[in-house]
Amino acid sequence: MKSQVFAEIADASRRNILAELRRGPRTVSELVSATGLKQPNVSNHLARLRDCGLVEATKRGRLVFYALNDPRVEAALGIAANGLCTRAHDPISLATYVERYAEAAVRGEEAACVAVVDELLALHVDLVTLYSDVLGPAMARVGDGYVLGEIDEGQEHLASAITERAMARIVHFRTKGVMNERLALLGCSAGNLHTLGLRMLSDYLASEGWEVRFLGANVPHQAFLEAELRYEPEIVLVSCGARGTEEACESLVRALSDRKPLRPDLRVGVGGRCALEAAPRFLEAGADFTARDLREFAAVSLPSLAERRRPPGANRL
Ligand code: B12
Repeated sequence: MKSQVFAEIADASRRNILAELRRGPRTVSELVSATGLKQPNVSNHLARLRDCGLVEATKRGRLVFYALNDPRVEAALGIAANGLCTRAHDPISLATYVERYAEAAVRGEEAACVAVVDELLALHVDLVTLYSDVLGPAMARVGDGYVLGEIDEGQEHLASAITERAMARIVHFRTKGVMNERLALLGCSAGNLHTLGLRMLSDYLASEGWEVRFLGANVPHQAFLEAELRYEPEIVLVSCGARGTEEACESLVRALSDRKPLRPDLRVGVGGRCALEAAPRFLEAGADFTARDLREFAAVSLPSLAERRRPPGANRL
């Protein structure tokens, strides 16, 4: 798969098409105007990219939209973009953005944080990179500052609130227009206030066309279960991010898993700071998977769910 991906993106025209598709689904005529290529050329390149599974086509009314087919393609393109096209988001320059963002966030300067985000959006940095390599590390710095006594709890809250807003901006610009008719329910189990990480997964799913229902922080057990009944999601993602709340999370996972005889397609995933240490416990309670972070979720957990659920060729031309 990897060598095929790199063979395809070795061609500059196809790379331009793929770069445009990283911004969201496009019709042939949109690709023609974005790349400056002739329409038959665009169609030929698209046929080739579809043949090797990099791109998929979806018909919406009378229009056909082309989109990147798989999070692994997105990841491979990110690697290629770092290596081949631009040094804009190599680890060294991203570190500068992390620093600028974290400093602005602890000062409580939302506009400065948004300016950092906007620069990265303008450089076509993808959502997974923005979250995993910029906002996540910046929040970890905020945490370090708190532990070292350099900032107080109010500043930690302020930085978190700003980051929620910055993420809303990112997801707005990184969401593909096409819905895939799949629904996910997400929430933090009782006692857990750490919403940002789970929100990153929620935004990633939204950017991939999922409908999401995000319940937020500290969701009471019964309320979570009722939401599951109401929405009948395909996946439920539970975040366990605070020590001492593992038991509440485990009992939620057990209660959700008990529904599988009636809802055989339901999949339950658990993550968050405490989920890795307590992973065997959650898996024993019926969780289908745990994942360390957004990258693992996007590259491993979600594609494996997609393989299980989506009938081959469904929703494709
Ligand atoms: C911001 C923050 C807060 C904010 C949260 C605001 C919000 N809206 O989220 C506030 C101020 C409320 C807060 C409160 C507390 N916090 Co706090 N907080 C942090 C901080 C600084 C950043 C967390 C963060 O957003 N990280 C960025 C995200 C991207 O990372 P993440 O949460 O780990 O999420 C990733 C993965 O875990 C995973 N993931 C998460 N959920 C899920 C779910 C699924 C299904 C999957 C597959 C994956 C997944 O994917 C995410 C993306 O990659 C960390 C420090 C740090 N180094 O992380 C401390 C930290 C998490 N907090 C900590 C603590 C102790 C607390 C408090 C008890 C005391 C305090 N004030 O610090 C309270 C109460 C916590 C509670 N009851 O939940 C500890 C946790 C230790 C532990 N293991 O329990 C940390 C590590 C700080 C520390 N070094 O001591 N906190």
